[in-house]
Parts: sequence; structure tokens; C-alpha cells
Amino acid sequence: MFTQAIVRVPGRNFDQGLSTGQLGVPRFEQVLLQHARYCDALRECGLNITTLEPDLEHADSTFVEDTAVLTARSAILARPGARSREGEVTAMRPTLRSFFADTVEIEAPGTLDGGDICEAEDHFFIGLSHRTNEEGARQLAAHLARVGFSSAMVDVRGMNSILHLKSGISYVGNNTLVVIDELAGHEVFAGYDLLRVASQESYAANCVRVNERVLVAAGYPRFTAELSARGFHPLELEMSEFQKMDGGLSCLSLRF
Ligand code: CIR
Repeated sequence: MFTQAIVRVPGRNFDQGLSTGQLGVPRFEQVLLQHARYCDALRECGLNITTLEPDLEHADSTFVEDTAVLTARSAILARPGARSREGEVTAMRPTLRSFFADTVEIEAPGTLDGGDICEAEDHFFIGLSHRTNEEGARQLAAHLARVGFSSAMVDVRGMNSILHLKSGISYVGNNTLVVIDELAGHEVFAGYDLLRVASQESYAANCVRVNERVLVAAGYPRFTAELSARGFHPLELEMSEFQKMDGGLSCLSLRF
């Protein structure tokens, strides 16, 4: 069970963040509305929310997930792979230290974005991406092992369709992994019940189990129906404005 989440309100310069997409420029009023609704959904799931002020120094800073990996036993501060995002960790550090007695950090030359890390009970999948390098992944695996968690690496550097590992997989509980087709055959996912997301709905693969609910992006009916058919309880949220900046549901909060 999660009890807490940390979010950061998007700044007015949100549209100046990194984006590979062709989906257009986010509309700021909609960005704020979608973010507020997201926070309400976390509250509906029973979480206390710590809301951080907009950080205009870092246009991508509403994607707080990338700044850390949080477990029940420790917090590992990340070291984002994009230069423009490096300072986001400094801004997050005091908040995480106020919640976690045990905090460690990914050190140079390691880089690591939280969006590359997928927790599945006591096991973690660590994505090697254009943001998370081998040294960052190695350091994280060592930190996790120290507190009793196992991990496996998944190389997504050759996949242009996803930014982070968690753009393509999510663990939703009950031994079930949501996966895009390109990742479904990976050997490290053998042993899980795979819920494959059709290629036209691949954005929906980034979903978040929060206590009794699964937060899912609105507009992906096949996926949502499949989740329900398997006994999960989806809660749909509009994500169009965050998708324009390559962000998904998980990126908008740190949950613990
Ligand atoms: C970036 O490119 O870093 C941001 N525009 C989006 C980050 C999304 N984060 C995530 O998937 N964990």
C-alpha cells in the first residue's frame, strides 16, 4: 500500500521542456487542469500529497518520477541523463530527506532517470536507455541489493518508440506486467502474466497501480477493457498535454 505521493505543479514554461513528439504545443490551462485532476485521483486512491511549487529553472520538473527511485526501505536519488534536468534532483533532495532516513545517490559518471525503473514486488527492472547508462544501472542494482531487492537490466537503447523503460512496461500487481509488443518477448519477463498492449494503444502501457486502482490514460478502450476483464479497477485520466512532452502517468508523481 502507498500512503504518500510527491508532485510538482507544472511551470508556465512547461512547453519549453524536452520533447521528441509531433503532437503539438501543450495548452497551459489544460496542463494545469489535467495535473490537478491527476492529484485528485491520487487522493481518491488514499494518498497524502506533498505538492511542490513550480520550478521555472527546470521546464521538465513536473516529471518528478525521474528524480528518484523510492522503495519501502530507502530512497535512491537519481542523476538524470539529460543535462537540462540535472538540477531537478537538487530541488527534490530536501523533500526526500524529510521522508526517508536512508537516502543514497547515483554518482557520476552514472546517469539514471527514475522512469527507467520498474518495481515488481521485490524485484526491479532497470532500463538501459539514452538517459540511464550502464554505470547508473550498476550503481542502482548495488543499492537495491544492499537493502535486499533483486534486479535485472533491460536494454531499450535500440527502441526509438520509447523514451524510458516504463514508457513500455508497467507492473500492476497480481504477477501481471503490462507490456508493449516490442518488449513482450524479452526473457526477463518470462514468468509474469503479460498483458500486451496493441501498438495503436502503446501510450497506455505506462499505467500506475495505486492501492486498489490502476491509473490509466484516457482514450485507450481496448486496454482499459482488458484490465477490467482481468479484475483490475482502472481510473482513466486525460493525459494529452503531458503526452506532448513525452510524459506518461507514472512520471507525474513519486509514490511510496
Ligand atoms: C523528458 O524528455 O525528460 C520529459 N519531457 C519527459 C519525461 C517523462 N518522464 C518519464 O517518462 N518518466
